[in-house]
Amino acid sequence: MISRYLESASTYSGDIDQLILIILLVVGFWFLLAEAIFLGLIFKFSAKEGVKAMYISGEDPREKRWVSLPHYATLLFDVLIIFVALRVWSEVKMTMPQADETVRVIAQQWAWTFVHPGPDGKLDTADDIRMVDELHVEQGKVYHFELTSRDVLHSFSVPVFRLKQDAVPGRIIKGWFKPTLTGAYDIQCTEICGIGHSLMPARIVIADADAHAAWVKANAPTAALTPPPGPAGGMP
Ligand SMILES: [Cu+2]
Repeated sequence: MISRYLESASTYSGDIDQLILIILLVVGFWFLLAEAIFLGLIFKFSAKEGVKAMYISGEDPREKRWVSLPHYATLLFDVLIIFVALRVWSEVKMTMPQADETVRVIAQQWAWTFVHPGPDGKLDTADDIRMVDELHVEQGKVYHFELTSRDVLHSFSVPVFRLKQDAVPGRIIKGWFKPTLTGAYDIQCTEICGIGHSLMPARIVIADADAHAAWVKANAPTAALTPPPGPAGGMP
């Protein structure tokens, strides 16, 4: 249902949408019912000519039930929400599937730096591709990300993945995603991180295997792709 308004582009975005929907329905149903009863009682017992207000201590068991029964219902539905939420939390945050590739995400006031592995598929080698405000990934691959910040708290949010993770200076926070759609989507910083916070958007480009390989080839540093020159003069 939520994906009608915001595309669902990761393997776990559907589970998170389902969780949000369950919370909305459970909380929304009881909210509307409670408000309806509340308004009904206000009209029913509003001040009337010649009727004296009654003092109710709430000690009579029949009156206490108006508090205790909704209280037990709240606890019951809380347990239901926690149960469903824990399942999703465990799948998204506690379990990291084996990575096909790792990218590094560095936040700072007010830009994102993304470090992609080059053609060798590994980070911290000469062919790494560094981009500002542009993250390129391949559809169907499991990515681990290493998230850090150069200055203050930021938050790495990819709404179509239903992914949001705080970036904390001094820490490297790991997470994962597996894109299921191709296209270009928003990345947003979702932590007020200073006066330029709203100037900190970026894009994620998800491409199929061929298009992504072509992008990697076209953007890898040329020095890393050119073989080192052989000894001058050739064979003696
Ligand atoms: Cu920020």
